[in-house]
Amino acid sequence: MSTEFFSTTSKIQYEGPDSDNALAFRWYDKDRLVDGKSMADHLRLAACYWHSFCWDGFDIFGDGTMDRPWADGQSSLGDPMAQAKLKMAAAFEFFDKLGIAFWCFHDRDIAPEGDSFAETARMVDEMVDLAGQYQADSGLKLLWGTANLFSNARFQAGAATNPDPEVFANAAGQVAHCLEATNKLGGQNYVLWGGREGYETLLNTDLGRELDQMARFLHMVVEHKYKIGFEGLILLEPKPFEPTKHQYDYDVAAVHAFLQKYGLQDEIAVNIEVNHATLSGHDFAHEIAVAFSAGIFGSVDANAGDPRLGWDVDRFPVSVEEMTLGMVEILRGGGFTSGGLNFDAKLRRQSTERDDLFHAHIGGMDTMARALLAASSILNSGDLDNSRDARYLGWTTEFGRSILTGDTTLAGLHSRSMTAAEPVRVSGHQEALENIVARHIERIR
Ligand code: XLS
Ligand code: NI
Ligand code: NI
Repeated sequence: MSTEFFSTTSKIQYEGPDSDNALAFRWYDKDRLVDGKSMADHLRLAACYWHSFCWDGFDIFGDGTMDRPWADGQSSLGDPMAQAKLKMAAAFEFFDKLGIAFWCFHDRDIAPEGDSFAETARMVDEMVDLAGQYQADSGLKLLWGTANLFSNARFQAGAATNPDPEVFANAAGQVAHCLEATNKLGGQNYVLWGGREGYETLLNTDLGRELDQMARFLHMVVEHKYKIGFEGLILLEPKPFEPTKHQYDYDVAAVHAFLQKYGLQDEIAVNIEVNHATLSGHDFAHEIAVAFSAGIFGSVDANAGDPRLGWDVDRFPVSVEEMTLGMVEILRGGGFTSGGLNFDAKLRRQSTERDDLFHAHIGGMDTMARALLAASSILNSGDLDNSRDARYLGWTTEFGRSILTGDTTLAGLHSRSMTAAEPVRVSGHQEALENIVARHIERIR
C-alpha cells in the first residue's frame, strides 16, 4: 500500500488569486474566516468515490479512456478484493493530497459483489474496516454513505417500489447493512437516491401502490436509524428522471409533499444536486429556497449540467454566479448543519490523466470558495435584503397583518374594494439587483 498513484508529492496549498500554479488553490483558503467561521466549516467539501475512482471513462458508446490502474476494468490483479483495496489506496492518497475534509461512497463503490447477499456483506464489512483505518490515519470524515440500489439487474423495476416484495426485502437488507456501515464510519448523513424508483410506462405501473411501498421502506429506514443509534440525517436526493423516465422524487417540492403525506417530514431532509435541479426545470437556488422554506434542507451535490445536454453530465461547478445565487440561499437559511458540498461530479472522457482529477477538484473548490465569499459579501451589505423587505412593507401595516391573522373575510375585502384606491405598482428592480450581485462577485478578494 505504499505505491503512490499521483505524481503530486505534497498537499495542494492555497497560494492566492494571483498564483499561476495549476496545482494550487487560488480562493479556497480553508482557515480563512468568513463571518466568524472558517471556509472549511462553511463549505464542508466532499469528494465522491464513484465518479473519481470507479469510473474509467466508459460511456454507452465506448470503452474506458482514463489512466486508472486501480479501476475494475483496468486492474490486472484478477482478485476483486485486492483490486478494491488498490482503489481505496488510490482514493485516500488523493483525498489526503487534495486536503478535502470529507468523502462520500456507495456500498458497491468500495467493495465487489459476491455470489450471495452474505458474501457481499462480508466484503463490504472488510472494506469498511479498512476505510475506518484510513479515516483514522488521515483525519478525513465521511459526509454520507449510500446504498447502490440501481446498478444490479435485480433493481430493473425499482428497489422499494418494485412490484416484487422479494426485491423490496433484498433492498431493505442492503440499506440496513449500508446504514450500519455508515454509522460505523461516523457518517454525518445517510443518502437515498432512488434512480430506479419511478416508472417507464403507466401501462404496467400502479403509481399509488408504489408510493405507499416507498413510504413504508423509508419508515423502516428511520426506525432502523434510531435502533442503531445513527445520529446523522436521512436524506432523499431528488431527480426528475434518468435512468427512469419518471422518478417519484422529482424535485424538492414533490419530495416535501410525499414526506408530508406519509408523516416523514420531521425525519427526512433532502440532498439537492445542482444539475438535478436544472433537469427538473428549476434553478439551483430555487431548490435550496424551497427546501429551507419547507424545513427539509440537508446537503448539496455540487455539480453542473451542460446547457445543451439534457442529461446528468455531472460537470464540476465552474459558474461562480450560479453557485453564488445558491450560496446566498444557503447562508440566508443558516448554512449547513450535518450536510456539506459533495462533488458528485466527473471529468470529461478525454481528461485521461490521473492529475486531471486534481485540476477538476481544485477548480470546483475555488468556485465554491468564491461563491461563499460573494454570497457573504452580498448578505452583509444588506443590498438585497433591504430591497426585498421594502417590497413587503405593506404586510407589516395593521391592514396587512389583519389579513394574515384571519381577522378579514373575502366579503369584507369585497366591500373594501368598492371604495379603495387602485393599488400603486412599484418596480421589482430586477436588473439593478442583478448588477448588485455582479458587483459583489467582481469585488471580492
Ligand atoms: C445520480 C445521483 C447519484 C447520487 C448517489 O444522478 O446524483 O450520484 O448522488 O447515489
Ligand atoms: Ni448526486
Ligand atoms: Ni446526479
